[in-house]
Amino acid sequence: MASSSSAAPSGSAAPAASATDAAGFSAADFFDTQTPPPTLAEHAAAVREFVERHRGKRRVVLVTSGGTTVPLEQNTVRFLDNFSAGTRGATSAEYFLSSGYAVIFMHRQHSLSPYTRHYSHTTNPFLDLLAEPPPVSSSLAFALRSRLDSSNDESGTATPGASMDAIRVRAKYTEQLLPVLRAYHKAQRAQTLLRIPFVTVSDYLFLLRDVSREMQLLGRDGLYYLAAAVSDFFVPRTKTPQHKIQSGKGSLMIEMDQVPKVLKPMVEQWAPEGFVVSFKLETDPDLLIPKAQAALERYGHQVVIGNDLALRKQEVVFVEPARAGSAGERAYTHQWLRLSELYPNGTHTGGKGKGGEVEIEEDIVRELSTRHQRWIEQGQRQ
Ligand code: PAZ
Repeated sequence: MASSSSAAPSGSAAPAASATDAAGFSAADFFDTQTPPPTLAEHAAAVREFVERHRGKRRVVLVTSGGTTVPLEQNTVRFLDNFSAGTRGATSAEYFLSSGYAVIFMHRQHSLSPYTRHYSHTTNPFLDLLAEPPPVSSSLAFALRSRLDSSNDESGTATPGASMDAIRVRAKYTEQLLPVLRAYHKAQRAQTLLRIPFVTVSDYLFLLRDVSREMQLLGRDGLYYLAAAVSDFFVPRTKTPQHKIQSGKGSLMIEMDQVPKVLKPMVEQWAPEGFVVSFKLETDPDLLIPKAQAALERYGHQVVIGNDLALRKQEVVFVEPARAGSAGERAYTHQWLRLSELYPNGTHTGGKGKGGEVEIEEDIVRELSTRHQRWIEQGQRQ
């Protein structure tokens, strides 16, 4: 999968490679040559308004979450994807909200979302929480429907106390549902959660650039928590066939270009004062710390959180540049967060996961919130 010379997926008309493709894409080349998502301006405007609303009142975090796709056709039938369900991002977003942050949740469309994540359609179906309603005759059903129609307000929400009484949460689930419902309504009332969806890696990069630029006004109060699983390779627009790739020509060869590394422009230009936290995923645990350090060295941001694919729900490692005072060559510190050490014998009782289990995101967010606060105070001293 080299970036030097690429061809369109076979079975399609292959346009000639452009000069930028041959040299590999810089971030600037990428944004000049790829197509932005049609909703970009609308989302940027929503972020602008959100930032205005919360600026000076609370800290704001951008959480990116879920996987990005790489379409193989412009009229996309087939695409490449990755494993991420958005658990890390959706769970962290909830803990950021409960810690007082306003959250811009930039997520893969239809991946897990804060609050609703507890009731995913496959593992904990929402309808299973509800008691079976009493049987109704068809005439009663008609009456019930009329009452519902007339008791709905403009937003389509049924007025409490009307026929909706007929729908009840099973007693054994209320204890679990209530705190989630309360937290959800609190965020709704305070308008502290803004959802921005993406699908492709290209959508993601355009949104990341424009959302970060809109957040620049927040200065050090802005936290950037980049937990999305972003594809490292993509098929540039000029090499993506318009129509469905036809079979019948034997095997399909796909050559992909490298996605530009955007952390550098993000740190230097889009969010120069922000507290930027990226994630590093590996499957070889020995690579975690060296790769995290290399990323800090290359991009100059504040924290890399390393996680091993198999153990990502049990442990993570925070890697950051050593604080001022360490002389000589660049040094880095690392600190592990391990549930087994944080809660020996399962001492944590208030876990919010399904079935009340502890979620490492609670500890990640607590730790980051402290580090972010230090970053803000450092800025005030300068
Ligand atoms: O979405 P999920 O909870 O299943 O996985 C989270 C994660 C492993 C994608 C995230 O913690 C992460 O490491 N994101 C960055 C991946 C990378 O580009 O290295």
